[in-house]
Amino acid sequence: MRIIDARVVVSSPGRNYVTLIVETEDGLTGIGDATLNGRELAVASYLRDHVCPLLIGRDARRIEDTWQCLYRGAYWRRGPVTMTAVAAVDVALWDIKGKAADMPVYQLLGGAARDGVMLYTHASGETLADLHEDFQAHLDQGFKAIRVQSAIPGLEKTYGIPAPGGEIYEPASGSRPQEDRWDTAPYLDFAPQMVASIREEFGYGTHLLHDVHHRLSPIEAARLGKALEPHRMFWIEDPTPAEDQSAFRTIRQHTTTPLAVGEVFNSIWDCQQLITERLIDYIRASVSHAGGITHLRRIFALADLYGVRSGSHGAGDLSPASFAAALHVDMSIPNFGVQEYMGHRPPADEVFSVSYSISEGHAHPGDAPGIGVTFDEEAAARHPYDPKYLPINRRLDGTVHDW
Ligand code: GCO
Ligand code: MG
Repeated sequence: MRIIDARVVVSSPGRNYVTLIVETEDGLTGIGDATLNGRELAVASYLRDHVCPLLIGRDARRIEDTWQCLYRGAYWRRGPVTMTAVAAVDVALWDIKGKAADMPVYQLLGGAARDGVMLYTHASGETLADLHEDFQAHLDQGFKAIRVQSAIPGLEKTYGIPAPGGEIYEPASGSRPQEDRWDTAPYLDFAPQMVASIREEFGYGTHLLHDVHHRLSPIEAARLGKALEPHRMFWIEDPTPAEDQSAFRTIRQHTTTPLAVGEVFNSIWDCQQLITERLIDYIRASVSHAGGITHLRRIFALADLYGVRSGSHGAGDLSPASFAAALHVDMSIPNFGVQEYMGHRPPADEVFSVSYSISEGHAHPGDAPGIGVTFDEEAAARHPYDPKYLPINRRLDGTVHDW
C-alpha cells in the first residue's frame, strides 16, 4: 500500500484550515488537519517542503514507523509546527487504515468504550443577563457541560466573548494582531460572581467550566480555585501559563477545584510532570497539535495511570477532520473525561462532509470507514486563505501579558 501523493490545501471556509491529503496506489485517500491558528503557512511549508516528499513510496500501513521517522528523523523535535505536521500525517494514515479495513478508526483502537462522547460548549455574554440567555440556549440544545465566560466590567475586551453580531467567538484579526487590555484584579473579583450567578439561576444540574486562558500567577489561580469551590466546577481551564509545570503545585496545595491544562501542549514531555505528580485532573492535549492519534493515545495512557482524564481541545480553529479524529480517540480510551466542541461555521460544511453526529450533548464519530470526514478540494478552492493573527494582550500599563 504505497503512498503515491501527499498534498497540502490551505483554505478558509469560515476560518483558516490546513488540510493534508494522502493517496495510496490502491486508490485510498486519507486526510489530516494541519491547522495552527495564526501560523498556518509554517506548517503548510513544513509538510510541503520537508515531509510530503518523504512520504512518497512509503507503506501507508506503517503508522508507528512513519511517526518515529518523522519525529526522531528530523533531529529537531517537538514544538507546535513539527508536531502539528506529524499529527496531520498520522491522522491521514489512520484514516487510510480504517478505509482499508472498512472500519471506523475507533474500532481499530479497541472499539467503543462508551455510548457517546460528552461535549462541552461555550456560553458567553457581554453582561450576566446575556450570558444567562446564551447558557439557556445551550441547555435547550441538550448540552450537559457548558463553559461560561462573560465580559469583565470595566475592561474593554474580555477573552471568549463574540464581537457584537458575531455568532462564534473569533478573536483573530487581519494583517496585524489586535491588542487587548487586561487587569487581573477586576477579573478575580468578577469571575466567582459570574459563576455564582449561573448556579443561582440554573442550579447544579449542569457541569460548569471556565477558561482562564493562561492569565493568572500560581497564587492568583489558587485564590480563584478556592473562591469557586462552593460552585462545584467541572474544571478551571489553563489557569496559568501552561509551560510552567511546577506552578501547578502551588495551585494544587490550595484548592480542590479541578484543574485542566494542555491545549498548547505538543508532546507527552510537556505534561509528564503534571501527570506523574498528579498536579492536574484533565489533560487537554489535542489530536492535531500533539502528534496525532498515535501520540495522543500515549499521553492518555500515561494519564490513566495517574487518575487524570482526557479533555481535548476542540476550538473552531481545529478543523472537522481533527474533531472527528478526536472523537475516535475519545470513544475508545478508558479515561475519557470530556471533549470541547466549539463547532464549525458555514461554509465549512461545503468543504468537509462529516459522519459524526451530536445529540443530547454527546457526540458519536459515526461508522463510516476511517475518520469519517471527506474533504472537497474544489469547494475549498472557492475559499482562499485569509491570513489572520491571534490577539496580543497588554496590562493597563502597556506590559505584554499572556493572551
Ligand atoms: C479554547 C481555546 C481557544 C484558543 C484558540 C487559539 O477553546 O479553549 O482557549 O479558543 O484560544 O484555539 O487558536
Ligand atoms: Mg481554552
